[in-house]
Amino acid sequence: MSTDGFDIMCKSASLEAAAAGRFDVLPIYDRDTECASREELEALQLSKLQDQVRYTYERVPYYRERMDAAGVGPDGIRTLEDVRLLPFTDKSALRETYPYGLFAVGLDEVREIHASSGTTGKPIVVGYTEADMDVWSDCIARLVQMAGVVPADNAQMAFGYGMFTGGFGLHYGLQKLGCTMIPAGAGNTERHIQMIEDYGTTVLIATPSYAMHICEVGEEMGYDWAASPLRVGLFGGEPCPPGLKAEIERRMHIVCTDNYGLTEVMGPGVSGECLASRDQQHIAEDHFLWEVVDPETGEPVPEGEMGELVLTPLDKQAIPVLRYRTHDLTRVTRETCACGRTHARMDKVRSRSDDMLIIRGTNVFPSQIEDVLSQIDEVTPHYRIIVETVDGMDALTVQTEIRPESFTDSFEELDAMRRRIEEKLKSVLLVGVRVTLVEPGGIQRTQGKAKHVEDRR
Ligand code: DLL
Repeated sequence: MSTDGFDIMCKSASLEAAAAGRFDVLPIYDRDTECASREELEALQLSKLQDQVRYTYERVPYYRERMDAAGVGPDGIRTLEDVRLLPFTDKSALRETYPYGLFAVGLDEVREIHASSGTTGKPIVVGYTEADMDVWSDCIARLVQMAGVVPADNAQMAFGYGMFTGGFGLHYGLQKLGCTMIPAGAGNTERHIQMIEDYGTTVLIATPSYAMHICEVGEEMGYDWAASPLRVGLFGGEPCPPGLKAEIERRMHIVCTDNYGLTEVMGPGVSGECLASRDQQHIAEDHFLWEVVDPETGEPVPEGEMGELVLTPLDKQAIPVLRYRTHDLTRVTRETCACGRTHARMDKVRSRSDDMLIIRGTNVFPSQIEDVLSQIDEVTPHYRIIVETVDGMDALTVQTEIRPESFTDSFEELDAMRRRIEEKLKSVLLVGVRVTLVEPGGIQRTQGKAKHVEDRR
């Protein structure tokens, strides 16, 4: 982790200052809160937690029943650690109560509804009151300012609008900061590049995989990213491996941050990467109480160790959730950050506890495969993992795409490359793996979240 600047083409004075490690000159959206002392922060968290637990108990029968069964009432919360007395909430709670069963207010008080797509089962539906919308846009304004975005920026949206929280969430927060919004939405990639040039777009909001695609299409069109007005990329919605971010920064000549959130607790805005920590994200601790637990036992892991992130939003009105199990794996540190913010930082989320593949008894995380591929110069960041049953046994195939400059007609050379990648993967995963090389551009690009794994078992 670097805390002393970075080496990327910076197209503004504020980014140049950050690159030089002069974080003190960068604006902070809500300095009093974001730089509060730990004591101030914890006092605020405790009073909000007590109010939130009481509010939830009184208004949501689902929680009242579970808290009664666990023998804990609102008066039982006397310290921040007492949050552990409360029952966990899982995705299933939102599914079972679809659509409005966990809402604490009537729909007349709800200003907006969002939902996560839910590839399996019912979608997760969440709502926001006026006050929730205010908190949400404040959280976003904070994180975009962490990336060096200023009110004078023109921000082009490449997340989908609609039920996904990414589009509207970032839109409202950027507007609240004072930016000009260009609501292009996902898709129509060539038009995105035209708009960047014609409208003087300085900030692009996208999933990292879609940003990579926009970068490639621009290059194919002969667009000169170095001369483009674009200077910042705001990413999120899916894991952003460090290698992918670095490659986008290098090829698009922009500075990018990776920002985390999930529909169930708010959407984007839970945590954002600052320019000082670069690969960690400040959690909006005045709005979210975090815990890191062992995914199997649910017990807290020692501070700074890897585990599953559990979040309790502290001031949600429309749909409060207590101790939400995110399944996202990370570690959290309270060490001070060079940017001046005091809120704890979580490591980038690279894996989920539920995306682990078991291949012939061996545990394999897709992020391990991603890391190996990112060290191989000849392949692009695009890949697919296919798991199937062959002759009654698990079979793992990794499809990886060759960079145009490494592509050759020589079968021998390609086969040697393929075997070399196979060997590297085997030595890390400790399980047999078949590698298939795909020609440049051969792996399908997505406009939203990339889907890397196909488990056909
Ligand atoms: O993806 C919210 C969001 C939108 C965050 C735009 C940031 C920007 P969901 O669709 O409910 O919400 O998906 C949430 O996506 O539990 C993580 O597994 C994953 N995820 C989201 N952001 C990141 C990230 C939005 N920056 C799920 N890094 C979460 C890694 C992420 N994973």
